[in-house]
Amino acid sequence: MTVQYQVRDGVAVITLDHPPVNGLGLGIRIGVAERLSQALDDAAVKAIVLAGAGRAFSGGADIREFGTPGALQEPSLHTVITSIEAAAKPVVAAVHSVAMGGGLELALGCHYRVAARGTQIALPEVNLGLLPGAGGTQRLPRAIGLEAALNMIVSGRTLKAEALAGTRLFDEIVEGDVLEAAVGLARRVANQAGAHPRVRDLKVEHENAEAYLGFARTTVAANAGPFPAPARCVDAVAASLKTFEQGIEAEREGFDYLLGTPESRALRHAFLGERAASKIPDVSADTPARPVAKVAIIGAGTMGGGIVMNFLNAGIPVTLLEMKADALERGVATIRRNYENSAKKGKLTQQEGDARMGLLSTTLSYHDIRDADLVIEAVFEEIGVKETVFRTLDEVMKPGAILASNTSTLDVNRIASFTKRPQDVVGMHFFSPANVMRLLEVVRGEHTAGDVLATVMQLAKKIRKVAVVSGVCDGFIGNRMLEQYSRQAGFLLDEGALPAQVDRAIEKFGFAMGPFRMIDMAGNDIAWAIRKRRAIEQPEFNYSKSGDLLCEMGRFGQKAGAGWYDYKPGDRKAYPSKLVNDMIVQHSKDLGIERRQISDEEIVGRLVYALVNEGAVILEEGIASKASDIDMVYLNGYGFPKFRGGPMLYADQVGLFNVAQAIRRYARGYQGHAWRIAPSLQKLAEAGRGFNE
Ligand code: T1G
Repeated sequence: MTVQYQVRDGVAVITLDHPPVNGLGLGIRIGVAERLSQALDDAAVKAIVLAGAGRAFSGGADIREFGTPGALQEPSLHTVITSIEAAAKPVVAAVHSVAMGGGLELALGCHYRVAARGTQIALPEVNLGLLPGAGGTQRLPRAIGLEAALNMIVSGRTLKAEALAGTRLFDEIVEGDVLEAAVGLARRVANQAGAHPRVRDLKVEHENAEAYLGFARTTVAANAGPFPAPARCVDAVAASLKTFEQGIEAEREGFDYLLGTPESRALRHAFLGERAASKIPDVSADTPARPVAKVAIIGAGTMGGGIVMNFLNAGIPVTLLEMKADALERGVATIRRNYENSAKKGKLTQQEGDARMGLLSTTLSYHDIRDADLVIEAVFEEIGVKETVFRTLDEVMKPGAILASNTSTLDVNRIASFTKRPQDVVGMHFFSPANVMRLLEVVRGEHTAGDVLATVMQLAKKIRKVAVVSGVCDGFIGNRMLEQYSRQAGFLLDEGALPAQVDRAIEKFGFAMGPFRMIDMAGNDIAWAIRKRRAIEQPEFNYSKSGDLLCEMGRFGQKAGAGWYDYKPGDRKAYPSKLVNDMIVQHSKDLGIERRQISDEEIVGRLVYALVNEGAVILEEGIASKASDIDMVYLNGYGFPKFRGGPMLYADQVGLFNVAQAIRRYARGYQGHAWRIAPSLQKLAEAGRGFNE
């Protein structure tokens, strides 16, 4: 963590050098403040340039530092920026690659700014549940105008530097060496008489600010959902119409408020958790990845087709293998139709769609995929079929090819045992629709090699997935937790709730879809098959019988036109079903259960804490290596509300003492044997700690 200093012909160059993105943590802030004083005190120095080493000018405040003492220690970013602005000698920012958040605010405090064409510019704090807290809400409107600044700050959108040419944000936008250009500008202004230009001295002009801001507030209120930051961003930017001091005060008030909100903690947790997930404790970060220039997918069904699109979208050629020509044609036609639909919606051009289709080749023969670097099978979910596929792959594929299974329920170690190269076998569990859902569970078998995992994690980033490593167990991380969640949903029906009430309660909590609407969409027969298997393998792992009764009525869900809910042809809306509700009430009678009123709070507690408790056991078993991995699974694959940060972070925010108390209460109730509190949860609760601390 350093700040370099070098004087070249009277120009002091101060360089931020804190990989990976020059995050403005306390050490860097102290370094800049000290180097600035050094330059101001050195009579030989006539002008100053502020630059960033490596891949960014600066990615902003150090997100990892939030919530630690360092974040609040002086010199704050505001102090550093104020010192730059007050400097008697001109300070020129040399901005390249990335200037975001506090990084852009730092540049805004300089007297001049030179940017390299293509530099990514943003004040994305709203994506972390914050607002720009180092003058960005006051200086950006002064530099680019009220509306452009408000749009950037409320949306958190990234622009290229050249999109802001012609504004006071940049004095020059250059193609070549931005440092040379900045030093040149510094020399030219070094002897300029009078004060150097300060963005804070500019006025914010708008012919009808109140009306515009009123419109902005209404729009933001309609779109912000549970997040408080967007509205606070509008308030802070609106204050830029007042004096600079008043505006800074308003900004500080908004920032301090937002920093303490659970929503911001959740969003910062998601940001860091996504990136932490790619770090595998026992696989070193510098493990060389195997090259993946060509991918083969086996199976042109819904999952196979979706998986293919991920790689085509990333510009990676794919060979799609099927056993039957008509299935292959159907699969390719679906992929083509998806791109055509995206083009119609303007998400990509027809040319881009065609280019992606151009990367796809098809075959009916394993021989044609033998030199692929990675092959992913998405064939029928039955162990015999997988065995045939993997024995063939073992024969055909070149040495060093990665053999991946998209299985969601089968044992990856068993699958690996069908080959003579278990070290090359890994699970890549995509979530339907595979080209949309961001989650990828990477299932490491007992023998899966470290470089195979490193390769898949790197590839996941390229295909824009959030990859989480799971050990081998029934259901890996997500589905294993979902089983406990589904059990509680069924037990709640036995005791007195109805499907619509359970769904409404958990959707009010923030889930995209409640358990009964979800299983109606996925197919009740699939859950039925899992329960039948479980009844043989783990009889003590019982469920409510209501799900079986439903399937015996042939109500498999949307695809059957009836499930927990009634459906009308062509209408995906779920209508509460009197027939099903009567069956549930009758079933309680048959069980001799006196149905009772169940509160939404109990519904949410039993569903969410079922996830949390199983998550704790998953951590104890080492199936997941960190609590944030479990949260990333639920945020990116199961519709857990983003503003709550995932089941484990939510439990931390509730307090594990309270979670443990609730679990003990549930354990005294109906089917209480399902609630065996995880020892690690109990221990953390007693220590007053959380999963993510
Ligand atoms: N702080 C700490 N680490 C950061 C970071 C940051 N601001 N930005 C990135 N990293 C780490 C990231 O965790 C990863 O670490 C590595 O850099 C590469 O990131 C006062 C309060 C800059 C566009 O919101 O959008 O300033 O996993 O994988 O795809 O007003 O990172 O390698 O150990 O994303 O090339 C506002 C967030 C902060 C920018 C680079 N700034 N970062 O993307 O790489 S709040 C942001 C990004 C603030 C002030 C406020 C992207 C990127 P590791 P990466 P990338």
